[in-house]
Amino acid sequence: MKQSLERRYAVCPHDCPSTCALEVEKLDDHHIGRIHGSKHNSYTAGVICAKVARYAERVHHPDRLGRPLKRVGEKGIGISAFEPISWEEALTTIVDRFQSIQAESGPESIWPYFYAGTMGWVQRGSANRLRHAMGYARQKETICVSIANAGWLAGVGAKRGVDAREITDSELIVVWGGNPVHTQINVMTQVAKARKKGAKLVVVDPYRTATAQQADIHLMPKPGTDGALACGVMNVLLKEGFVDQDYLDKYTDFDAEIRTHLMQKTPAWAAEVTGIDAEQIVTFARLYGRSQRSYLRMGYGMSRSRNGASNMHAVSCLPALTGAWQYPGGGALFGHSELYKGLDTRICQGQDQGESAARELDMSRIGPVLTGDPRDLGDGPPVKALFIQNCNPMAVAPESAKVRQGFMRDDLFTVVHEQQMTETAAMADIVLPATTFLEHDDIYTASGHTHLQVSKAVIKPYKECRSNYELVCELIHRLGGRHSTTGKSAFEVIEQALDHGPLPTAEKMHQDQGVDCALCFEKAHFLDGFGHPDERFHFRADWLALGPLGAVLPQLPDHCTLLEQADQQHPFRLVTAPARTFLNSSFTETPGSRKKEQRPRAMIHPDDCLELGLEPDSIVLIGNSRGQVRVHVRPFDGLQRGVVIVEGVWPNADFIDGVGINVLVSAEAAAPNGGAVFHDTKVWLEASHQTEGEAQKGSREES
Ligand SMILES: Nc1nc2c(c(=O)[nH]1)N[C@H]1C(S)=C(S)[C@@H](COP(=O)(O)OP(=O)(O)OC[C@H]3O[C@@H](n4cnc5c(=O)[nH]c(N)nc54)[C@H](O)[C@@H]3O)O[C@H]1N2
Ligand SMILES: Nc1nc2c(c(=O)[nH]1)N[C@H]1C(S)=C(S)[C@@H](COP(=O)(O)OP(=O)(O)OC[C@H]3O[C@@H](n4cnc5c(=O)[nH]c(N)nc54)[C@H](O)[C@@H]3O)O[C@H]1N2
Ligand code: SF4
Ligand SMILES: [Mo]
Repeated sequence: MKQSLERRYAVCPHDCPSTCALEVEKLDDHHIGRIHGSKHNSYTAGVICAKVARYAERVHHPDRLGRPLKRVGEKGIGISAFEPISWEEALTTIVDRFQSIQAESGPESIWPYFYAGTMGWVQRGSANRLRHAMGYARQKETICVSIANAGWLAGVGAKRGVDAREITDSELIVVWGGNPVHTQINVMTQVAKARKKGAKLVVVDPYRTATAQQADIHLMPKPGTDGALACGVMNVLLKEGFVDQDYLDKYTDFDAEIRTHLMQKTPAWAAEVTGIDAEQIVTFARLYGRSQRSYLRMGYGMSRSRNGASNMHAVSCLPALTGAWQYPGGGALFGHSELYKGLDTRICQGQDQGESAARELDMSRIGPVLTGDPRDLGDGPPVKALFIQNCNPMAVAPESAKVRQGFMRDDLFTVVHEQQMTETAAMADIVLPATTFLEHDDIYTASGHTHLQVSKAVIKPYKECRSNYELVCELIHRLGGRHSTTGKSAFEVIEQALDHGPLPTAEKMHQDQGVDCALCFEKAHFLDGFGHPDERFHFRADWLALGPLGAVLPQLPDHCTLLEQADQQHPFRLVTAPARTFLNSSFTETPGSRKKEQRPRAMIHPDDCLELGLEPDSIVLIGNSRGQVRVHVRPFDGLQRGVVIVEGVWPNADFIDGVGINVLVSAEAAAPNGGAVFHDTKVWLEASHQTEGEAQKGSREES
């Protein structure tokens, strides 16, 4: 029988700035075919990444979870340690345990833990809904954006920027600290259009990424030195007369003291700190200075260090110095989350009837938290129960040896609601099967573009899967809690969250494939003022206003030395960058992505390889005080000596010793307001003896 190819509109839920408008081939009530990018959305413009195009591999994965499970064997083994149970038994067990733990240790010993496995506000907000209804421990959301947010807000004062569609009007596009070919392909669509009209592309990244390969100029700083590079560029702009003094006077806090400070930050100084030739810094500065319409697309990469906020802020000063903000195609973008004022996200997260007042625990420090670090727990009780949705902390969180140790605790009761038997699910006492975005409704804001979109279920839930929202409503009901949307469907919650705003109804938004919330030119370019009370861009950062750890950061743009610097014992610096066909740890289970990525590899400069006796495909031991990891070697000349890159948050089991990359990463909270420092790690390298079995590990798929 020929399958009909009905196409349904939906929205990609993954944690990616592109938040693509999708067209899903619906084969029948239970199956999808390929997924395409919607041509209707002017940012998606018909283009999506390969991993989501073949989403059928994920939603119809043979190992997809379909029934509630209870663990009867050891933690960490996987599906063989579990046996199926009914939803009734699962819910009763959870309610009994949560109630007895609350009675013994108080509500703040129960920690709902989540992140952005789905970006939809209603489903993603469910763990918060449970927390606020029951007064459970709060979660400080630091694993991704907190450092970068602070760095951007320090200067601009508002979490929005120039519409990425304006890139097509730019003369110069600078992709700084991001790898959009991997992480948000739609930026490259805009860049390609601009380049057809003669625009130049500059990429600033410690290694020659797939994006850098396409660039006219690739600046390759040592990780964590972007502040110095930005200052070196500003020095040239000032010395060679590329600054717009009228703009500075009218729109910024620039003054003689800042000028004097930057006049000391010469390209020679910046070259010393960054490892980039002074001449290349000058060439880039002149190109930037000559281009009125320069568009700065800032990624997270430069922020994932102890000095990351300071780096972000220093870089964000560039368009203020030249006045690029005034021109079409000029200015900068980091993220647009502030655009969607008509959506009441508090309703989606159950905050509208009051919030939990319990202690707040830092999600990036889940390892120290679960192992009882007094810096996190103070005088409070240990965490006795975890309720996890949309997140895989066993793979993605720093100091993973401690994360594992914590999850192994016998006195910890863990519930994981998942689509797959992830490493985190394998540590749970109860695993519950979750719907995918193709099986539930939700509303999505975007950080890389300006559309608000409503997605509806395309197919029926797989087996006994329930959505986050349904599960949490049922739990709150059984636990005797209250929330404002009791008895409502997810779609009704979306309607309610849009109710008081100027936006179209949820139904209309769905039918129209979203609504464009872009601001007018004047506002988008901050010509009516920046986000601070004085309406100016701030070269002088008020870090203490942005977080309790702010005092350690320099007020003016600079190279902040708060890094885990390489030293004699640890001569290398490690960057754990995103892989193209994984999304954090998601898609590490799909055959298409696994085939493309092959196996974890360390990219190391050929001269370093020579010195250490590392051959291509030999094994290197990478270590520091936190742990050791063994991976295969890929000699690569697209990075500085002393830098190592390992792409992808692979499952621990894919590494030679079953210990993954995050064992090396510190859980230290970055200034000013916490945040994980994924690209700020000192390590040593050593050639490792390789056995025949190890040589074959991972190469099965390559052959
Ligand atoms: N395919 C794919 N797409 C993804 C993801 C994924 O894992 N895979 N993850 C998603 C998520 S959650 C996020 S937050 C975004 C992140 O996407 P991006 O904004 O692109 O940020 P990062 O993942 O931090 O890393 C991007 C680049 O920053 C570089 N970098 C590291 N340190 C420095 C530095 O000190 N200075 C500079 N200039 N660059 C540095 C890295 O080498 C890397 O190439 O992508 C999302 N999209
Ligand atoms: N070494 C290193 N580590 C990193 C990073 C890095 O660059 N390097 N990046 C960090 C960043 S930026 C981030 S944002 C974090 C992200 O880390 P996570 O938030 O853990 O992201 P994923 O690994 O994609 O895992 C999301 C999980 O949510 C599940 N999920 C998806 N949709 C739903 C749903 O509707 N309901 C339920 N119940 N589950 C769902 C998926 O199956 C998946 O297992 O990782 C961080 N970890
Ligand atoms: S590019 Fe990002 S938003 Fe678009 S389909 Fe891929 S993962 Fe989803
Ligand atoms: Mo992220």
